Amino acid sequence: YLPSGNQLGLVSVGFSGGQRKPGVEVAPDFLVKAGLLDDLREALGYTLHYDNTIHTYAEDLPKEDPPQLNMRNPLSVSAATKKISSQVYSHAKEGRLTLTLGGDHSIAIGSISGAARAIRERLNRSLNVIWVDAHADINTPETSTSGSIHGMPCAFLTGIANPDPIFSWLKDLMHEGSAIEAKRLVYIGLRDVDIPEKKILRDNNIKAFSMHDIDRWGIGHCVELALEHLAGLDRPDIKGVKGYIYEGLGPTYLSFDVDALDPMWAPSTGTPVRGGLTLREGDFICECVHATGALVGMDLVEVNPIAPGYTADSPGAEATIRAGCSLIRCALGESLL
Ligand code: 6HN
Ligand code: MN
Ligand code: MN
Ligand code: MN
Repeated sequence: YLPSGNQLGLVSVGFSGGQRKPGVEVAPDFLVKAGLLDDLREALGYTLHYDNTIHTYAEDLPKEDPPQLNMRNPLSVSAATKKISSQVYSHAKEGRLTLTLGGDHSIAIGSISGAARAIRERLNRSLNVIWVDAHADINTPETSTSGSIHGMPCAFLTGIANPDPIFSWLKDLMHEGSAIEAKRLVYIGLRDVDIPEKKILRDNNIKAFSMHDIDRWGIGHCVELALEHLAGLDRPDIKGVKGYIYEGLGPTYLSFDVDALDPMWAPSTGTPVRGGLTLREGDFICECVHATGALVGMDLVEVNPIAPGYTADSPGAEATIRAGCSLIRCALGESLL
């Protein structure tokens, strides 16, 4: 789905307004300092399209931003995600793979809407989304108990939550057919899903592989089932034929929340939950998605080098930053022999 596989559009987002803990805004700086860009260019051979800017969107963020409709910082999240959406869109419409470094997970409202619009315009295809996370991030403003918008992006992207009036721009942008269809959203790694979110997942028949499923069936089988589900949507005619994942899978976006990993590997994040993926399982998911050849964009979010209990040079923060870099390299092809 990418005319030239080695063109990479990078958007760095130093935004933390989708949640309450300071520090997630400095993650892109630390990921870059850890050598990520050199790895992408030199080891993986990408031509990087990057403005060398860690965007805070400061000039667009309102000074006064009181909670509205049970959402915290609604105007800031709206302004930031709107900009991110157009930045990702401009890369993706050129046929570049896009990488968005967060920042908290609210930024995926921007990155995924931008990618979905470009894919619709370039290929007239619907975008698949693989959401790797401890959390489902599908609260609506009504169901959220925290008011933090990083717990809501999937509800806005699928249209399960009404984007009016605060995200009205999203409604305009994700016109007919370019919102993420609920059947094209697949979760891997869930283990802390709020009760109303469980109802939303059931009512909308959304495919999800929880940690329980992974323990029971193994990561290999779960990833295969996830990819088979998505591939079957576009190629029911070849469903079940050996290798059909690789023939059938439509353009696919990977949104990776580092808290999907167990705190043993990624402790320095805002909402850690025990019982998660090993780093190797996380890397494996990324490798499998890379191997399909259908990856068009990725987010890496929620690394917080100064999460409570950590400083940027503490072993836990360094491990989390390293884990983030590893996941990105695996999704972008590092493990190919
Ligand atoms: N994340 N379900 C909780 C909430 O506040 O809505 C946690 C969300 C976590 C979001 O990790 O991106
Ligand atoms: Mn999470
Ligand atoms: Mn919870
Ligand atoms: Mn998340």
